[in-house]
Amino acid sequence: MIRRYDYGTPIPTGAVAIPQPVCEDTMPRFTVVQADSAISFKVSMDEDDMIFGLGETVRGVNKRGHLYRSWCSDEFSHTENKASLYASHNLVIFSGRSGVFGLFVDDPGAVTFDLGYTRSDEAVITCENGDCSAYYITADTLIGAVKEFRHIIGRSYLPPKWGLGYIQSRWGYTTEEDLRAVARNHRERGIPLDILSMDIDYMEDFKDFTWDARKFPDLPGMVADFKKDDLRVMPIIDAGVKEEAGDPTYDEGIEKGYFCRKADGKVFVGAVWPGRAVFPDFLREDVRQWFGKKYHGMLEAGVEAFWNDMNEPAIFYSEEGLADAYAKADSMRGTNIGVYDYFALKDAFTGMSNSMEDYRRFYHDVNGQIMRHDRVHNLYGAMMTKAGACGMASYNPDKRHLLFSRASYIGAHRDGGVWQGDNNAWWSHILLSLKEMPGMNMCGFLYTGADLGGFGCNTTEDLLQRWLQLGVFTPLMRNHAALGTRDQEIYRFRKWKQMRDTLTVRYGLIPFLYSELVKAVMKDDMYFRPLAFDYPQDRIASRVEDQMMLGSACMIAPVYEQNARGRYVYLPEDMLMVRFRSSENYDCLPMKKGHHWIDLAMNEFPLFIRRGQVIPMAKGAEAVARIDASCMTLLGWLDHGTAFTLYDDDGETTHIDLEKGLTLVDVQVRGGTVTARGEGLTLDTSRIILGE
Ligand code: MIG
Repeated sequence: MIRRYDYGTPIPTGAVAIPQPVCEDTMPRFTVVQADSAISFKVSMDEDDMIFGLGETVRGVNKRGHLYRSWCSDEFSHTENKASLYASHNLVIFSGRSGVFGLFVDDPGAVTFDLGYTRSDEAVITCENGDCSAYYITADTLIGAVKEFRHIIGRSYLPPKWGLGYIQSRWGYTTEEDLRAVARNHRERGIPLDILSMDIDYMEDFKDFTWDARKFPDLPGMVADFKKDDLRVMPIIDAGVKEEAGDPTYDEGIEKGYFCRKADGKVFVGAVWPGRAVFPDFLREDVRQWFGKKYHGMLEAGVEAFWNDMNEPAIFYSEEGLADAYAKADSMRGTNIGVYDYFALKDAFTGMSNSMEDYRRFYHDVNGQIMRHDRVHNLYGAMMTKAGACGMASYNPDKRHLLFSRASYIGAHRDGGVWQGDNNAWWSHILLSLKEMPGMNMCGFLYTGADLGGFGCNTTEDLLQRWLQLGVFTPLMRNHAALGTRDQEIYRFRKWKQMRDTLTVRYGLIPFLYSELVKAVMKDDMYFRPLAFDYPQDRIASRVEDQMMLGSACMIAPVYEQNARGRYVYLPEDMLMVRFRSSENYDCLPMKKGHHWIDLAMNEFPLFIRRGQVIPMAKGAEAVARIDASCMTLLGWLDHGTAFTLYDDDGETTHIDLEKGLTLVDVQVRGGTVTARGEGLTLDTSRIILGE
């Protein structure tokens, strides 16, 4: 059950799609404390209570024991001490001796989550502005609580099927020839690939909705050529619009008054990649419509996918910030400064980016009400995503679009996916990327993934290899790296064949993974779940954070340590381990409930299937469109017959009819032989393992 309580004057965010009545009684369980202008929700915790949620944040799956702050941040160093990353996903669900209950705080301003940090036996959630709708959630189970919540926030975004294909990206691809070379290098070697992303260098002087004609003399021609080869390009769109008279986006926005203004009525200017830039007021419906239509130019050129970046919004500096820093420097010039003055001087410059002062300098028009940016900061990226989604939908309402964003707020899960931002080529970030998944799923973000291989720092062959092995299972599978780092396309490495083989597993599993994703979307379910959700009574499983349940039948357990040749895995029940080397080369080993050491050579990675269940796998292919999903091999460990349903469609329609798209596969075991039947499917049952 969900009960809504309003405090102060809540700002509409659109997070909740099915409006809930406001309750007048006092909120159960939490003590609500009003102090100064803030409002806090306090609850005491037993020693063993666990907390799940908070979406895209650092640290564990169980969020207890740290202080988090929802404040969408351009944070390029995802270290444990960080309170904020790019997203604000204000949902926490508690589970313990007193049952399962949760809280979603709908407030687009800063919200802190002190989850046993100040006092280890207490959680305190504070809306700094004191205006919010708080949703108190109860359910019998963790997944039950998530489903209740997901139901009211509305159906999650579903990418086109080809969005599950492998994406090769790099900040540094500049010209058509760069992209063609990357495509060629994949196709020549049979390395699967569906999408090439275009980072900021494709633009003309970093101007949104332009492309540099010297670098891309015939964009429509290039896109059409790629399409013949089942490849698509995915250009980036930044939130900041270059301040340049003559640029249509700038000119129109100025003429119509679409950019955020300061208190004095002047348009706010902040510097980002294009230099001086202005910021569309995405909180306005008319601005979103206008900005969304701007995507049509490239859609017209045949582009079918976009990623939205820098939409926290990131602001490198403002004129005012720069002036303050210069003034500080001038005031100190020629004087004999002390060390503290020196630090302050240094901070005046290094603290200029994404500064609170800048976020207090400009305003939005929220349904006719003028609001300072810091009050609604966490909605900015979400509303940019909404603009992009609307733009693509208005171009072709019947076709699913591919869109993912960096910043997000709950509500944006209906409009696009998110990638996990600027991680590093660190082993610890393989694990972090896994741990972020279930929290994001709880908040509705199913189409998500990390920059495989790591964005910042130089990757290593083995790191990329192990990270791809996890990426096989994440709905968004993208290799991306920062400008100036070592090349990290698969074909750059000696062991490219092994990595190609890893990708064949991804492509072989796409019919199954797509089916699981669509089902999760349509049933408000999670694609990735912590083991605690499925085995709440198992005290070992409940605390496992480096393995994850996938869909209803599977569990994954990636290797995330350098030089490891295997890992320990805890099986909460009997499972079949499929140890993959490629989509056609793997071992199937039945394993009993309990602790196991699993040998995993560099090119091997496991998938565990619950005893009694089967999953289908096709042969690999070089592109999603080339997967033959009519011929599949079934994998599983059975004692008797079973059945499962597989969803499929054309991969692009927006009209999803779950019942119509499901095929029932019936698996029968008789006299030691297995047969399987599913309409339109040729199924190989020879790999199914029977009995003990
Ligand atoms: O300030 O467009 O997270 O994926 O490659 C950096 C350049 C801007 C940040 C994104 C990253 C992208 C990069 N961008």
